[in-house]
Amino acid sequence: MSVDFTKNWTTDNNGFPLLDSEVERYISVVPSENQVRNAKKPFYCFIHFGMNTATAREWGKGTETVKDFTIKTIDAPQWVSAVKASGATGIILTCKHHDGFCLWESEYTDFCVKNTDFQGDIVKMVSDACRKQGLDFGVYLSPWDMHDKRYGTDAYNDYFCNQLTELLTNYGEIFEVWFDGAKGSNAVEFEYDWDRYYEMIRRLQPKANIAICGPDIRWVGNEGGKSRKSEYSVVPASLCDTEKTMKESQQDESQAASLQKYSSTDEDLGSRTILSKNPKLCWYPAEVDVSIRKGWFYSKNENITVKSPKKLFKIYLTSVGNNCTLLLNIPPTDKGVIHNKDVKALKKLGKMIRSVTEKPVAEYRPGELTKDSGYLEYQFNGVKRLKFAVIEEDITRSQRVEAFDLYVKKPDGSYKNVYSGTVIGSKKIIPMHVKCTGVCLVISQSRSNPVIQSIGFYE
Ligand code: FUL
Repeated sequence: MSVDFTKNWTTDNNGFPLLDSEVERYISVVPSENQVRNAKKPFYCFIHFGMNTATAREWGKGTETVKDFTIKTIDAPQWVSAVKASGATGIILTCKHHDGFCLWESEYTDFCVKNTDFQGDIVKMVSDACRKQGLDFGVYLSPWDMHDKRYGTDAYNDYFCNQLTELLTNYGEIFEVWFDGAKGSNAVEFEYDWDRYYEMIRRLQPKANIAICGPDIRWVGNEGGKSRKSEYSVVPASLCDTEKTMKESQQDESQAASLQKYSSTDEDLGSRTILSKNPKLCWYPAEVDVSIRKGWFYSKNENITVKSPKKLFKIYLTSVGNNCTLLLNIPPTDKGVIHNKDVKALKKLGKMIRSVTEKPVAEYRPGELTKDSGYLEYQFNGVKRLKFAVIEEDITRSQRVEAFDLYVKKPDGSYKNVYSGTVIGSKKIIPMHVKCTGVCLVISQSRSNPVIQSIGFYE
């Protein structure tokens, strides 16, 4: 196939303006330092553990007592090493789920681990184990609390802030605070004091990103490990609205299965058509949260549902490799360990992730492209069997690429299109299986000059 590469962003830009005041408005939206840090460490794990682990449920009933928490020990270092083997760089622990039971020795409630037979503070054990093995530590604190009598009154906002203060001051640096939008449909009407929570987090943990019901990280919109074809990070500021997130979140214990399916509502969040209609924009990248098993909490009936390493790797490619971060849930058992099946899957996943960049053929750092470089062509030293291409935009200069094609040059000298894409963003991983002597990246549409931080090809 002979290909004419002259049709690219420097020539007609697919008919879109390359630079005007609108384009300048879009590319003026850039990530905060915290968001850049998050993009550089895009894979981390959730640990769902707590009252529901003891009672083998997904959601509590609100009537549990401390006696129901019958778990006596945990092996936090084992949790951390299992997670670490997958290549994940952090853990977010469900310090309090909707049932209201706190995994730390809180001064502000009796419904916590200090009044059980468990010896110790679980948040401390897990955060210490993370520090020891070099993982980041983050907290999930459910705003909806079906146990606490103060819920529904102003006193609950004070209670919630006291809980946050404990979590944000006693356990070292926190990399992410995860606020769930889920709330039972029968819960009393109640307005959370989000601004007060956010102010407190910014003050006590300035390096933490606030996710989901928060301004820094967007929920991808399902719990099945799927992302959109074009996962934009520059989106209308209205998407940070917590009410909207809560409406789309789980409202019933049995609703989890439907959230695992992909819903295409709001498929387009950030094309020019959408942005042009929205005067206020923000940098709000997507996080894919998904469980390694059917449920979020451990249940021995679900040992057979542990996802295969192949399936997990596919999720990795369509999240981390598609301008999202990945939050993979690993639920420890009621014996306080991560089950061997999950441990094995995580280890294999780690191997597969390492295989992406293990054997580089060539790696380049093109930087800002100019009008002279309408496309990027690279010749290899002989015939190579490519398995992956990894492309990264410099997101500190916003998100610019809107359409691109990747061609390989076959040993007979002809070109073959191996991928046509839209968004690149912080990372695009393109799997392939092809013998070639070179590659050509043609960016056909961009918001001003593309800024390509790196492009690498791997065998
Ligand atoms: C949902 C919750 O209701 C689930 O139990 C789980 O914690 C998941 C991550 O978020 O909204």
